[in-house]
Amino acid sequence: MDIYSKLTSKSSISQHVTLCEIEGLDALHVHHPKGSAVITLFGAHVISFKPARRKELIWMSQNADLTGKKAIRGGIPVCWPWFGKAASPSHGFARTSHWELESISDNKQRTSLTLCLKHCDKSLAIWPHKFDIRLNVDISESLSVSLTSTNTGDSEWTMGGALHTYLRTSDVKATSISGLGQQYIDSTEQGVIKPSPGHTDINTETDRIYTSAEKKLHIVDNGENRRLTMENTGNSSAVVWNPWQSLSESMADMTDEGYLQMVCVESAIHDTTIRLAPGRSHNLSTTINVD
Ligand code: TA6
Repeated sequence: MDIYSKLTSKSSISQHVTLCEIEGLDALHVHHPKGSAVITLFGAHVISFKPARRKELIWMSQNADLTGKKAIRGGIPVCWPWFGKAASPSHGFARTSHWELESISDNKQRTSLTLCLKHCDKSLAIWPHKFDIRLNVDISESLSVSLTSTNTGDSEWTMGGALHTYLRTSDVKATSISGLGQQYIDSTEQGVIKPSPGHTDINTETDRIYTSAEKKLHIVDNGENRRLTMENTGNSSAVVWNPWQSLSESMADMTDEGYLQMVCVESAIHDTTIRLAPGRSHNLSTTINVD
C-alpha cells in the first residue's frame, strides 16, 4: 500500500511534520531529510517508515481498515496493557484508542514525536487502573519506538503488551530471522515449548513466542539483499508471526496473498509480568536499522 499517495494535508505543525488525513484518520506525516514516517493518532500507530533513499520497511495490509472502528492490520500496533488474548479485547485497548500528540522536536539529526494516552471512563470500564502511557517515535535513518507506561493510581498493577511490528519483506519464503534464543512457545500447537536453533525461516503458519531472545535480532530479506537489525529493550520475549495462506484467506483485513510480503517481529511482554507500584514506570522499545 502506498501510504503517502493516500495522505491529504491539513496543516503544517512543525518544520518536518504535517498533520494529514488518511481515509478519515488523522495522521502525522514526518518528512525529515533522513527518513519519512506516518503515524495515526488512532492507536499511535506507525503505518510507514522509509529511511531516505531506501524502500519502505513497514508492511501494511492492502485491506487494512482505516476507519478507526477496528485495529489497523499492519504497521506497529501498540498492544497494551496485555498481549494477545490474555484478556479482552485481543492485544488490549491502546491500539484502538485515540491518542493525543504531546510534543514534537525537530533537529538536523531527527524528528521525535511523543503521543500520550491516559485512563478515562471507557478504559476504566475495561481495565480498572489509572495510567499514563507515552509513545515516543524517533525518525532519522533508523526508527525508534519507545513506550513508557506509568502507574498514576494509588495501587499496584500488572501489565504486558507488545510493539507488534509488521515488517515488509520482498518474499517471506526467502526471509530468515536470527538472535531468537534457544526455545519458543508454539502458539500454533497449544503453547507447546520447543527447542530452537536460534534462527528461523518462515515457510508455514508461524506464531512463536521466543522467551530467551537476544536484544538484537537480524532479519535478512534474501530476495532484496537487505538486512534489518531490530534492537529490543524492556521485553520478556520476541514474537514471530506469519498467518500463512489459509488464515490470511479467513481474515477480512488481509488480502489472500498479503502474507507473502510480511513478517511480524515483536518486542513483547507476552506474560503480563511487569508489576508497577504507584508512580513507577516501565519502558518497552524497538529500534530498527537497515544495515
Ligand atoms: O503476535 C501474534 C498474534 O498474537 C497472533 O496470535 C495473531 O493472532 C496476531 O497476533 C494478530 O492478532 P490480531 O488481534 O491483530 O488479529
